[in-house]
Amino acid sequence: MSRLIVVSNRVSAPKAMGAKGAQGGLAVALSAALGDYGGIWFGWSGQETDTFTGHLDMQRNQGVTTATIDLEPQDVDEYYNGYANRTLWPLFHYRIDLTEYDRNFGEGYERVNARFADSVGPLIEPGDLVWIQDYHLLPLASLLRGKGLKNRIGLFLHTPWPPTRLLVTLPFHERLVTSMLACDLIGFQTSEWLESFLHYIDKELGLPVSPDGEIEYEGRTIQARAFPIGIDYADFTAGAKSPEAEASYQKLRQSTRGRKVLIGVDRLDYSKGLGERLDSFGRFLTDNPEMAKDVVLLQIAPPSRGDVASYQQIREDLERKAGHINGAHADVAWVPIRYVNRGYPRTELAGFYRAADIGLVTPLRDGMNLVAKEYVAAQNPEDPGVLILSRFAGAALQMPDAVLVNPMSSEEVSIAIKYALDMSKEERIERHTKLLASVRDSNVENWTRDFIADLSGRTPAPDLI
Ligand code: ADQ
Repeated sequence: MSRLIVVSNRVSAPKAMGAKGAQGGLAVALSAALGDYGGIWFGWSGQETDTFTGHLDMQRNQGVTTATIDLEPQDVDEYYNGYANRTLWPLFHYRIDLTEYDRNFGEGYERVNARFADSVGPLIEPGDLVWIQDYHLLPLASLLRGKGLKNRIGLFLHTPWPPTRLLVTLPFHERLVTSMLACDLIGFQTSEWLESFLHYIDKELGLPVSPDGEIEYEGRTIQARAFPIGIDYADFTAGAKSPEAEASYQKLRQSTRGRKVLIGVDRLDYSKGLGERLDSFGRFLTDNPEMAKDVVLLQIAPPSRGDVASYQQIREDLERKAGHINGAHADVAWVPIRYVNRGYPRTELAGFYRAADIGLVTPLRDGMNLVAKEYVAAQNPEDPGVLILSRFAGAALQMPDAVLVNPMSSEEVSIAIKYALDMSKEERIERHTKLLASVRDSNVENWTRDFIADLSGRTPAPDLI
């Protein structure tokens, strides 16, 4: 069997579930695949060094080998905080108003991708499968090919792929996309992002594209396909029944004293629509004064990418907005919004989800969104909560039984909250049963298995992982 080489911006070595900083579902699934196939997980250590040496820090934890490199501060500024998170991230989330086009960012991005290729290249043996993750490393495959690598290379993009009309605002977009065609397999979260990509390939690059996503380029065939990612269903549902989950369930229930609880859990990121969500909740309170004192919104939003100015801005905006809504509606015994700026272990999160009557998942644009799936998986099937989900999350395509909303319309979201609060138990169970089946079946183990099977040109074998 081929070995697997996973390359991502950061690596996450296996840790126990519930441990502080334990692995998320994706890391668990990639670790499991690496455990099965053998191989290496390569990426940036998260550390900086004055001068790049290419020194590899190799470690082995619970059957998984990781190899990491340190980067120079200028690399981190230009590649990670710059091109990845100030150019590609906003552009791929349709936010050209926030997209920064800076030549230094582009150069830093190419330099770090070249450093990745120089460092991981020698670790790759003939026959290894190479699986590159995400928007940080789009040109990596072509740089590896430049070193003579003949291996099968796959790339999976966790973000949306923007419409062609937005993508062409990026200087050198042809070069970036053409470099991706050095892969054998390119995976997207949903058919929507896949179609946008193929539209670009057809209209901008003028390459032949077959109806099932095969692209012809320089005598090679590249397969593009949708692989919707899921959660680690078995692990997550087991965690939701743990004593830690029960304790956080009780804590939230008791402290809200019989009120209906709405929950939002998101990285603090403008793509998640947090400001619009607070506005919608504020509107609900105003439009439904008779229900207002019976609801509480718990918004958990740990800071992310704090070195990027737009992220500092969003934090300030949200604090102001939450304060404003609380100021307008609170009384001595009740505050409508609990806004918490920290992360929680996954088991505790599962307890919070279970205690919440409504999961409010309203990103303005999201590749998939795993919080929607975690919320569904954590519910009590005999008395489940209601998922309100943005139609602009990739997850909406797989979860039509959620209450789907346009997150830009505070009126629509406010009506959806009222509808969810009034929903009969029968309808809640009916919707939840269908949602749960989809979350269970499209879990992250199946996602890993399907991608690797396609990459290696095999039919998926369910017992491989
Ligand atoms: P993210 O943008 O990070 O992921 P999402 O899919 O929602 O978005 O995943 C977030 C994860 O972080 C969830 O597992 C959630 O539980 C966890 N998390 C969030 N807040 C937390 C907190 N306070 N404490 C602990 N954990 C917290 C990117 C893409 C998504 C895509 C995923 C996977 O942007 O669209 O679904 O990758 O491909």
